[in-house]
Amino acid sequence: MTKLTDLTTKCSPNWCPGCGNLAIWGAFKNAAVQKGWDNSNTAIVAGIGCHGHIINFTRITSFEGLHGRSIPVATGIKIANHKLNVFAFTGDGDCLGEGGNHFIHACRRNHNINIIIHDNAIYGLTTGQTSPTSPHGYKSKSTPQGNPDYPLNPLALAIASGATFVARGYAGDIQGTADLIVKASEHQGVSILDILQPCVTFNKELNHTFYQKNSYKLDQNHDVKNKEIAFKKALEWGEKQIPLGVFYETDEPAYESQLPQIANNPLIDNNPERKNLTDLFDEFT
Ligand SMILES: Cc1ncc(C[n+]2csc(CCOP(=O)(O)OP(=O)(O)O)c2C)c(N)n1
Ligand code: SF4
Repeated sequence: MTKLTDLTTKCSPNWCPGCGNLAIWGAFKNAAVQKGWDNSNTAIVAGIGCHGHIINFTRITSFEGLHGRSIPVATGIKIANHKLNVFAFTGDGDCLGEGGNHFIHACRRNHNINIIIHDNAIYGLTTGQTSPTSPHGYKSKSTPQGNPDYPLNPLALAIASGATFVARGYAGDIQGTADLIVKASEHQGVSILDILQPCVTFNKELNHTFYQKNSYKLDQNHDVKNKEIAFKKALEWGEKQIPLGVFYETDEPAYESQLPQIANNPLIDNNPERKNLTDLFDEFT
């Protein structure tokens, strides 16, 4: 049984007061207590950015990848030991800018990992530049005249790329976010959870008040199996028009379950002793 105190480290969070990352961290720890995640059964990975600090404040085996590379590290961990629950924490810049290719391929390959996007619609750590999810016209240090680009839609991209679990949360709703993290973890296959995460310091538009006013929970009757409806819902955005919840879920074999080499044994349990390859080389040279 995992207790909240088991998950704390010597480091105190250094996120700005009110930052949505604090709430995501709280939600993840609540989910970990509920599901009994600890060092023995779970690994967490982060990319570079404010979101990435989450691994410093959570006592679970972790790895901080290069910028944009939390997903490939997470898929590597999962393939090496598919018995672990694996979480890739990533920012909108990390996941959809620098790491955009990895995101698409993780969706289509259906790795059984949980990708948690801390979506503050800016580059937080580098002090507030425009990111792939910043709104069109958004003014920042990098686009002082207004963002000429249109934002990328993480949910629509995930559905179109073949993801089998696609959801959106709002960080300020800690219980709702914890519930979505639990649901994502229970899904067999890739889970994409986009969490609207206010950066209270650099993004003054997409703040807590904006999300509290404009988000709503998907109806209980929303048909998560219907891809077309999920896609339409994913495109909804605007005044009182930001849906939260599970948009899409379907059952497809996870990538790892299709690898006969690891079907019975995780790779790490195989004898790593180096085999003598001389005969093999002799045969082909
Ligand atoms: C390849 C590479 N490009 C750029 C950087 C600089 N850099 C570090 S963090 C960051 C922005 C992070 O933004 P995001 O992923 O959205 O995370 P946040 O800080 O908002 O949580 C950038 C551009 C880097 N470290 N490596
Ligand atoms: S800069 Fe923004 S994202 Fe980073 S810790 Fe502060 S509020 Fe959070």
